[in-house]
Formats: sequence, C-alpha cells, structure tokens
Amino acid sequence: MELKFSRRDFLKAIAASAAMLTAGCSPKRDTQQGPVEAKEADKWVKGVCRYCGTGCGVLAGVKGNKIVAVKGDPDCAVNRGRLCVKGILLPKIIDTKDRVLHPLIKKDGQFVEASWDEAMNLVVSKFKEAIEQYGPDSVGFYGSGQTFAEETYTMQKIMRAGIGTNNIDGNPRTCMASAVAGYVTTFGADEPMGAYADIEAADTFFIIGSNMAEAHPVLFSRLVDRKNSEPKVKIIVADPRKTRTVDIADYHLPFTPSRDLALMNAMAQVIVEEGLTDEQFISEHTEFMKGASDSITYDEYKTFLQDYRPELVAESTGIAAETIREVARLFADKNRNTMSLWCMGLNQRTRGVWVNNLVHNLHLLTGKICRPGNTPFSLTGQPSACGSVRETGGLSHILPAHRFVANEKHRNELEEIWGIPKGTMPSKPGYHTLEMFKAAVTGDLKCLWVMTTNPGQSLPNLNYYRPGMEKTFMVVSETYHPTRTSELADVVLPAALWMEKEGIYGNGERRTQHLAQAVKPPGEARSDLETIIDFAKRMGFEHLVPFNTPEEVWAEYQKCQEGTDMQMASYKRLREGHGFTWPVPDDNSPETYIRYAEGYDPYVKQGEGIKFYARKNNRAVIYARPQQDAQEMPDTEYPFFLTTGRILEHWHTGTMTFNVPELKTAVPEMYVEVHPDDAARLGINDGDLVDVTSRRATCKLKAKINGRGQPKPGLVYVPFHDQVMERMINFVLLDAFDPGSKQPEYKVCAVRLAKST
Ligand SMILES: Nc1nc2c(c(=O)[nH]1)N[C@H]1C(S)=C(S)[C@@H](COP(=O)(O)OP(=O)(O)OC[C@H]3O[C@@H](n4cnc5c(=O)[nH]c(N)nc54)[C@H](O)[C@@H]3O)O[C@H]1N2
Ligand SMILES: Nc1nc2c(c(=O)[nH]1)N[C@H]1C(S)=C(S)[C@@H](COP(=O)(O)OP(=O)(O)OC[C@H]3O[C@@H](n4cnc5c(=O)[nH]c(N)nc54)[C@H](O)[C@@H]3O)O[C@H]1N2
Ligand code: SF4
Ligand SMILES: [Mo]
Repeated sequence: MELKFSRRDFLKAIAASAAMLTAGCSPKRDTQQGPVEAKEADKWVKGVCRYCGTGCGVLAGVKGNKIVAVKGDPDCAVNRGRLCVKGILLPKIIDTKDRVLHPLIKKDGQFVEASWDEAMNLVVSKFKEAIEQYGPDSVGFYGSGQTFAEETYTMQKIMRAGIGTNNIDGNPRTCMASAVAGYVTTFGADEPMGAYADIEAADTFFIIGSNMAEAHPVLFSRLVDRKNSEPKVKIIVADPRKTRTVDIADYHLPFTPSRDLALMNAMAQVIVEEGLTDEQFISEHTEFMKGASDSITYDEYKTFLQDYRPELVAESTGIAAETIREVARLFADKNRNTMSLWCMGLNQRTRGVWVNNLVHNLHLLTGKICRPGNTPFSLTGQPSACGSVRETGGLSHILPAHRFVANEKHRNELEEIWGIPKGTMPSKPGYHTLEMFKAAVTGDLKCLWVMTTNPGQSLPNLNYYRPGMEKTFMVVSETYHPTRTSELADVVLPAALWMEKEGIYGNGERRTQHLAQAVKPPGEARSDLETIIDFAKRMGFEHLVPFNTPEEVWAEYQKCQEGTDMQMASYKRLREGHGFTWPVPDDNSPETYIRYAEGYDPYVKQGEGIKFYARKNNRAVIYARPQQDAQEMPDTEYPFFLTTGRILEHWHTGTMTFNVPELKTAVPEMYVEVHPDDAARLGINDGDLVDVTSRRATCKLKAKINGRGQPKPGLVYVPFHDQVMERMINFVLLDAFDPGSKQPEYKVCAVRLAKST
C-alpha cells in the first residue's frame, strides 16, 4: 500500500502538524513573537519547555515578576529556536485563577486554608503514625516525569534511607516502563544509544505506535525537514489509525491493534530469509534468547520465525504480505541508514516489553545500530521522565544511576555515599503504580503522597482506584486546585510552577538541561524540593538532606553517577550551556552522541568498535517473542477496539492547557473518532453524542468522523485530556498490565458503541 506523496500532500502535512504554523513559529518564520508582545521583556531567562519529552530550549521574557513571553532558544540543539503552539503559549499557564496559593486541609469534607506549619505537621504526624503502627511499607510516594531531577532524587533517598521502603513509583510507570525494560533486557542498560541528530542522518524511518506530529511536534518538524531536503528519504508509519504523522509517510500500515508483534516478527522473517542480515555483526555482537534468559541458537530463532512468514500473518495483522516484504526490504537496505521511532503504541501494552525487544531485533539483525542514522530510538513522553525518574531511581525497583534495588552491591554503594549503615536499605522492590493504588483501595496503604501528577484522572479503570484515593490519607502537591486528584486529597500543598523554581530536566535523548528561576511563585507556593526537604527535617531525617540549593542536591547525585555509565555535566556547566547528552565523564568531556560505539562513547576504547558493555558478555540479545494479543480483544458483545492517546493542543489531564484560552478554544472537549463505515452502520453522524461502553463504564462523547485521526474500521479512538467525568475515558479502560514492566495497557480494550439516547 504505497502512498503517493505529492508536494501538495507534503504542504498539507506541514500545515496539519499545525504546531509551528499556528504559533507563527515555522522554521522559516520569525520565532521571536510570543503571544504577548516580546518587546516588553526586561530580560530573557534560559529554561526548557514544560511539556513534552522533546525538551525544547526556551527563553522566558521577564518583566517585573511576570513572564510576558516565551521564545525558542536559538542555541539549544534540540529545537534551534523553534517551539510548538503549546510551548509558545506557556506564559498563560502561570497567572490563573485556579492556582493553589496556600496549603489546604480537608476538614469535614471541606478544604480550608492552613499555614505551612499546620499542614506539614499533619502530614508528618500521619506518616509517623502509619509507620509506627503498620511499618514503613504502609506509606508511599507517587511522583512524575515532570518533576526536577533534584526533587525525585531527594524524595527517593528519604523513602529508602529514611523511612525504609521502596514504595516510590511514578507516572513513568504508565509511560516509559516497557521501554526501560526493553532496553535493559536487550542491551543491559536503560535509555537510547542514539540521539535526535540521527534524524538528520537517516534515510528510512520506521515509526510505530507514535504520533509524533502531535506528541513531539518540534522533533517532527526536524523529520519533515529531513524529508524535504533529501529525496531518498522514505517514511514507514505503522499505526492502526491514520494520524497526522501518516500525512508525511510513504507507507502506512494500519495493522490490527496489538498484532504488531506478529508484524515485526514477519519483517524479521523476510530479513533473514532474503539474506538482508549483517552476519558479521550478528556473530560478533549478539546472542539469541527466548523467555527471560534461555539461550537458543540462531537456527532455532530462524525456525521460530517460520510461523511469521508474511503470508501467514497477513490476515491476522491486516497488512498484505507484499507490503510487509517491501517495508522489511526498505528497513534492511544496505545502502540506507534506518532509524526506528516509537512511543506509547508499543509501551502501553500487556506485551510492551516484548514488542520493544522486537524493534531492537530488527536493528541487531541488520547491524543498523550505533552508527549515525541507524538506531532504535524510543521517544520519551514527559519533559524529564528520563532525567528525573529513570536516572534518579524514581521507580520502585530501581536506584539512582542505573542501579537496581534487588542488587546488593548496588544498595551497598548507595549506603556508602549516603552515609547510612551497610545492609540497612530495603531490598524488596516496592509497589509499582497499580499495586500502590490498589493497596490504597484494600487499606494496606495508609498514607500516599502524590506530586506533579494527576492519577485521579490518568490511571485506568478509575471506578476501582478513585475510592482508594479518597479513603487513604492522601497528600497532593499541586499547582492548581481542584484537579480530579486534589479533590480527593486530605492535604493539598501549593507548588511553584515551571520557571518559578530552579532545577534540572533530562529529555528523551539523554540531554541534561538546566532551568533557571525566572519569577517568584505566587502566594505561599513553594518549590517541591523545598517541601520535600521540609518534610525530611520534620520526620527526623535532617542528616539525609544536607542541602540548601538544587545545586547541592545535584553535586551529591553526581557522586552516585561516578563509575556508572551515566555521568553528567556539573551544575555550573549546565547553567552556562544549552544542554549536554550524557555520558559526560568530566567537565572537559564533550557530550556523547552515540553510546556503545568507538569514537563517540568515552567508555569504549580504541580498537573495540561496538561494545554493548552493559551486558556481561558485551553482546546484545535477539529475542524470540511470540505474538500475544491484548488482554481484552473485541467480541460479539463489545465488538470495537478502543484506543486512547493525545492531541496536539492539550497536555494529559488538561490542568495546564485548559487554562490557555487559545488551546481551550481550539479543542474545548474530547470526542470519539469513528470510521465512516462503522458510523454509517450504526446511524451515527459527525457530532452526535455516542455512548462508549466497556465492561467497566460508559463515556458520553461526540462522534468525530473523518477528523484529524482516522481509525481503521472496527477501531475507535478517544483522547484522554477531558476533565469532565462523563467524558473521562479512563473510567472505561481496563487495568491489565505487562507482567515484566508493570505498565498498564492503555492502548487496547474492547467497547461497544451506540448513539446516546
Ligand atoms: N500534545 C501532547 N503531546 C504530548 C503529550 C500530551 O499529552 N499532549 N504527552 C507526552 C507523553 S507523556 C507521551 S507518553 C507521549 C505519547 O506520544 P504518542 O505515543 O505518540 O501518542 P499517543 O497518542 O498516546 O499514541 C500513539 C499512537 O499509538 C497508536 N496505537 C494504538 N494501538 C496501538 C497498537 O496496538 N500498536 C501500536 N504500535 N500502536 C498503537 C495510536 O493509534 C496512537 O496514534 O506524548 C508526549 N507529548
Ligand atoms: N487513557 C490514557 N491514559 C493515560 C495515557 C494514555 O495514553 N491514555 N498515558 C499515560 C501516560 S504516558 C502518562 S505520562 C500519564 C500522565 O498523567 P498525569 O501525570 O496524571 O497527568 P498530568 O496532567 O501531566 O499531571 C501533572 C500534574 O502536575 C501538576 N503540576 C504541574 N507542574 C507542577 C509542579 O511543578 N509541581 C507540582 N507539584 N505539580 C505540578 C499539573 O497541574 C497536573 O495536575 O497519563 C497516563 N494515562
Ligand atoms: S515540541 Fe514539546 S518541548 Fe517542544 S515546544 Fe512543543 S511541547 Fe514544548
Ligand atoms: Mo507519558
């Protein structure tokens, strides 16, 4: 199914990706005009965009104590001055009427203002009481890929070294956990080996389960530029929906949801059968496995692939055998550089880890890895899921700097750095996200602290989890109130927002970036780091927080990085520079473009070539992973697939973007995308109110037919940004999760559709 790609289509695609154009920030346009007259600014302060994992550098124009404009940082390698519409409108999220200005305590079902002292004393007494009565595992912290690195680093230290529990998890569990486990199982260490610069060096792009045009718009604009400037470039997009990303594709593969394991095994089968492999690379740098770690031979792997011959999977995947062959050949073409890009379409699945492994397989079989333009690159969602959670140890099973809770040596290393007695760190991994919220429902979790995330709206199967949040003693650190989570809290702590505090973000390409404080927070709002340190001191853990500034936290965190694969730049360098991709072993080292490769990675010596040093035998793993369908597939009662995701204008639970008039007006409420044939069959017209019903709940949403996203027949799509209960699609979703990564399956479940009566 080759799509003809005319100049007209191309222009349409750029226009559709709208991002740049609506904000007047096309690469070719002047980027200096923000929504507010930029000329008013007295000074420009360097930071990073608050939203997606692209990590665009920004300059905030400040006048008095107000941010009056934002423009792209021309010296930031990520965006070179570009921003999308959300970035340019950032000043508008700050002075809003729903900002929390004072601590709030719920008394007799009503929130009342309290002093910081009163609120913190209550929090500390509840935490102490629970720990004394029920032990350290009766309390938990749920954080976010939108905090600063210093915040999560400090909190996980207090939980582990102070309280003595690994009950610290965060929303990257709902987002990146499968990508983490994919990198770790295949390469031995988390995070991509490549970087965004691979976009400018690649000829074939394999984009699967990512809608970059809306979710990573500025990065998408780099892809559009690449396509524009190099006629050789071919783009393959595998997604059950026709999205705006598909507008620039040469091939669109609208496969059946969750059948992408079969699709990628079929591509591998073609690559092996047609001799498109790089045999030398395979013999020098890889090994073959199935299951958790059972070795198999290359021949056994080839036999495994026989079940996935394109002709055998064409029907189940919905993609013609010849198309699978064509894209496999394009992927493997020895005269082309190939970059894969993926995001939640792969990660949010009950087989999210396996399907990540399968992308890596394709690169390992063809040796298209660790060279410019050749890389399996997982796109990160949040601005600092990598920098603040994956790297700092912000999940229940990991420790700072790519260490693991289950590894005694790793625990001992941290005990030494933190100056606590050897052998005292808890060795049992804590609750992962869904377990933690389940423990709130069952009553096993007595106290829960939620920071920079909104689980009352973003968790799946909300009818099950929301009562637990209400029942347990819940502290919510928030910038706005009410949110669907803060309304269930016992204590709401007012937080300083973006550019009201100083800190570090780490984006999706290992780039560590500094945000300076540009303005003072409103009312009594404080930086989350200040609140965390205050909590630690009141809990009696003063010795664990010898910090007065974020810079001092960073200096300690850097000690944890010594001798690991992820050393980072110093605060001084980060403050002065425009971001550095780690590893940066010392302040004289350049940033690292490609990991594991001689000439790029400081840890690979001359003569070593490519070295997957995070694995004991230096070999990456090619896995035999069978097709496994989503946990809940359509049936006669619930005949449609439902998938959920994002749109350009809004951010997750909408607390920030619904506060921006331009974004709110652009898309005031969420809707359900339906294929025209399905709509016709059910008598549904564009704009009709439709019931979307699963085994768990019903949502009422307006139908969108032939909108910006077009699902294949039998599939419907709903963005999850709406805050109105009856349009909150997460009530409808199931809470199945991947047994390896524990990431929920937001991307697939079964529903029925009917016109609302
Ligand atoms: N505008 C905007 N941008 C954002 C965000 C936002 O809220 N708004 N959030 C950020 C965050 S945290 C994240 S994680 C990223 C997410 O970025 P993306 O993952 O790109 O966005 P989604 O819309 O969640 O999902 C991507 C695609 O997965 C497809 N999909 C559905 N089922 C399957 C399947 O079975 N297999 C495959 N392969 N694909 C499937 C969907 O059709 C959808 O088009 O976006 C980041 N950027
Ligand atoms: N249906 C469906 N559900 C999903 C997904 C999906 O694809 N489909 N995707 C999942 C994924 S990938 C993700 S990442 C999650 C995201 O889900 P959440 O993290 O729950 O959503 P956000 O709206 O980003 O929540 C961030 C909160 O932090 C607040 N905030 C902003 N800045 C600060 C600050 O500096 N300090 C403090 N304390 N608070 C602040 C904001 O007001 C907001 O309420 O959603 C998950 N849920
Ligand atoms: S692409 Fe992402 S990081 Fe860049 S301006 Fe837009 S939302 Fe912000
Ligand atoms: Mo995410």
